[in-house]
Amino acid sequence: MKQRGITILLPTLDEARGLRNVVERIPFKDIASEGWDTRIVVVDGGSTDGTIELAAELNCEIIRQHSGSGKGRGLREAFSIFMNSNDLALVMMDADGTYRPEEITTLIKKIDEDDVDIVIGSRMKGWIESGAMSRRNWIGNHMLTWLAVFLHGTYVSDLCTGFWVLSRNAIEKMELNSIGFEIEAEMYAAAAHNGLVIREVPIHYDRRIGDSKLGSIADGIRIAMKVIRRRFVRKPIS
Ligand SMILES: Nc1nc2c(ncn2[C@@H]2O[C@H](COP(=O)(O)OP(=O)(O)O)[C@@H](O)[C@H]2O)c(=O)[nH]1
Ligand SMILES: [Mg+2]
Repeated sequence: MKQRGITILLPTLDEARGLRNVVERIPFKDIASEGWDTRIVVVDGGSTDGTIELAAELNCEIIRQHSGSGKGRGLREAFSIFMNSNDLALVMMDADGTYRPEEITTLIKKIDEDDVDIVIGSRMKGWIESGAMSRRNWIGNHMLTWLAVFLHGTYVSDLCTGFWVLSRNAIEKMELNSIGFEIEAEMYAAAAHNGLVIREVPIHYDRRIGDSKLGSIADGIRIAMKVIRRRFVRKPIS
């Protein structure tokens, strides 16, 4: 039987310490048994620590973002390149060892269920390793998730998770303009607006390898503003 194409998208900014660990743990065989042919795409925001060279060594396709740095910009560039491919689904996860590549299989089983457009890995319903998420981020994520569900009406338990599986249909429908870490919140809002069906799977969240780039208070405010703005302005203007 002909396998369907799936892209595993890893956003990176100086992730040389985490990337090898993540790529080497991807369960290619299990993903293939689910009927998918995998390719790995790294979208890089301007690493200077050897991430790009390592990505090439690990046989990843590399997108160097050209619109400036920021996870949001990177994912948007990668999504538009994905739409030019024939792949039918996309997995995205951080390249820092916080999400478990072994759990990709659990998520992609769900995307194959009828009418499911998006599967997100929920850390809040799953297992957070001690020290993996600060108390401030835990509380902030709960508050932002509550705000998002209150305003947009579609239930999720973990707004800021970085572990998603998206159908081609979902990526095609989402109109986005985020620059940085507010991208997941915008993806949620766009999904809710388009009536896309989101399912959640409990996942593990481990301590990251290397240094975090998220500065929690300023990013938290940006995420809240994005969730509020997208309630009233349904499509991005710029
Ligand atoms: N493409 C791209 N990826 C980025 C950029 N900034 C951060 N990332 C990646 O986005 C993911 C999440 O960032 P991280 O620092 O782990 O944030 P945290 O998990 O919220 O603490 C990681 O894989 C980063 O390497 C960027 O400007 N461009
Ligand atoms: Mg991370």
